[in-house]
Amino acid sequence: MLNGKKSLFSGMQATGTLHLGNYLGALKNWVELEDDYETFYCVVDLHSITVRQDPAELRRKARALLTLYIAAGLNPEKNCIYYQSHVPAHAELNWILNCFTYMGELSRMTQYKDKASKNEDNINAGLFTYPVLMAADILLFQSDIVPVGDDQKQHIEITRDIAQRFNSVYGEVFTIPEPYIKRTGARIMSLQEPTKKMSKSDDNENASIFLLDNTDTIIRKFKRAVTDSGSEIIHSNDKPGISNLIEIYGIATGKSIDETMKEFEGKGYGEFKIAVGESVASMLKPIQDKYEELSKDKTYIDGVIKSNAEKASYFANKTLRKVQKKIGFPEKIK
Ligand code: AQP
Repeated sequence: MLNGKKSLFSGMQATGTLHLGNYLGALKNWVELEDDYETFYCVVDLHSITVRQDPAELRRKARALLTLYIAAGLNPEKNCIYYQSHVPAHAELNWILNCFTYMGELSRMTQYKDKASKNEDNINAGLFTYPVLMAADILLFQSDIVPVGDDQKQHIEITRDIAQRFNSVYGEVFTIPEPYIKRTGARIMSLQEPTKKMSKSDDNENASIFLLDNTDTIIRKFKRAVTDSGSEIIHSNDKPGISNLIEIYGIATGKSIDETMKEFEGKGYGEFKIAVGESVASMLKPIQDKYEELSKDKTYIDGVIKSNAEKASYFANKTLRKVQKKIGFPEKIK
């Protein structure tokens, strides 16, 4: 809770172009929450450097991501949209929470194991303590909920554990957050290996639909999507490829799984894949148009960056000061 209103934090890394999984699992759901929560949506550039980044590219991707948040429907008057690196309280609380987190629990994080195996030449301490920084992000804003995709569930669990551990020593300092994960879209799978989640760091371009892909590219990627044996459009556990497409089509058109299966009864994979591609392309078109328009308006985006960082700092510093006081750090002399 912040200011008597429920609050939430979520963010994305500026490590690549957003894909359909990032949109359907997280960003699309964020837009529905602005009236009921005090919301903080961050471009988590501190998290991004756990994997080596080119400086100019990181700056470009961070701005593109922030612009995409707005293009996807987040109104910056109602939602606080900012860069993590502009609010030093994230890094300060991160250090404090490091001292309340155990090596053993961090070593059990599946994202760490996965990313460490993909970056064997750079298994840095930041990659290992990534969930502590994420806990700091969430707890700074006294978040009641954290809207994320299914892959982040374990990180919310550890955030809760850290917060409860801290509260048990110092009293009710942090709100204990709940994950907010929608049933549909929570785990969009790769189009090339449908048992793996769609991922920014996938080397195969055809595995992901990127939010700024044009219509032809989107349809081509869906046409090439790996599907299962058989030819029926059926949603089931032993048909991960076609089930993934059915779910995507359902979200893009607002149709249920049953309605989709009925609509494509007796029709083949080829026809269905084109329909999925067309529905996704028309869902993304307004976002792409808005993104084009916003990208040209430097003054507007700069204004959002400045004013929202100030708002985020104000609330983050409030929590940080409370934590510092509880811990016993000396007060500043004014
Ligand atoms: N495939 C997915 N389906 C549903 N939701 C997903 N998310 C990520 N992949 C899927 C959600 O998107 C948000 C942003 O995540 P992030 O920027 O922290 O990236 P990530 O979780 O590390 O996943 P990516 O985008 O695939 O990047 P890489 O390849 O670097 O791991 C989160 O809410 C996440 O749950």
